[in-house]
Amino acid sequence: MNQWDIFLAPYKQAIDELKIKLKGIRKQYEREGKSSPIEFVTGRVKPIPSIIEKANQRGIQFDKLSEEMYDIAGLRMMCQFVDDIDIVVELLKNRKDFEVVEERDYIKDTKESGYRSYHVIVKYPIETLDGQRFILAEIQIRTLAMNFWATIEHTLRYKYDGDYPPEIQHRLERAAEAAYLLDEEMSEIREEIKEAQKYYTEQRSELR
Ligand code: 0O2
Repeated sequence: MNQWDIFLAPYKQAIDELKIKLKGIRKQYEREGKSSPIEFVTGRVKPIPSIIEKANQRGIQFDKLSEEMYDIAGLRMMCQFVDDIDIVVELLKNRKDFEVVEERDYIKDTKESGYRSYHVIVKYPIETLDGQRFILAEIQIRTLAMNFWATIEHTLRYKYDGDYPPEIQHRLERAAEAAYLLDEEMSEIREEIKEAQKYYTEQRSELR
């Protein structure tokens, strides 16, 4: 094992455990025949080159990475509707297996780039051979539309290093607006959609 493997192992453990726990919330909704505010959950350990790049950009010393870089362990929880995001944040705050230590609401305060998402930083305890250790993890909670936009923009950001040609910049702004409008429209018919999904789930389970 090299130094990076040793350093990242607890983060990997935290991600593996948190993914199971957060996916479990959706399963509980399903079991109770309720529509879930969580559509799907993903998680990753930040790739080493991204850690190094971010540490250099932010002037973070390598021996301070665990305390100062919050998203080495990163999870995303995708929701269908904007209102579901508040429900998910409350669920996270009420849990006893980790503590929410910081919140960043980029939905109310949309980033200049057009990025929207709700971030919570959690302090999660893992059990190791040397005892308990706390790991910071960033959970990004967003709608499917916000996720679509952020994923595309993130890919382009790498290609252009954030310095977009005007045409791309313009398109990204319009796409951010379109994603916002899509969320608004879906919110308007939220109850109707939820009813239809409940009906569909019931029909499917009757057929089994
Ligand atoms: P990755 O792994 O490539 O996604 P600060 O800026 O100091 O307040 P910091 O640490 O940048 O704090 O945290 P922030 O802004 O709360 O969240 C960082 C992460 O949010 C990013 O991770 C992205 O995943 C996401 N994010 C933030 N702004 C944008 C944006 O404008 N576009 C997109 N697509 N995603 C964004 P990294 O570091 O990019 O890592």
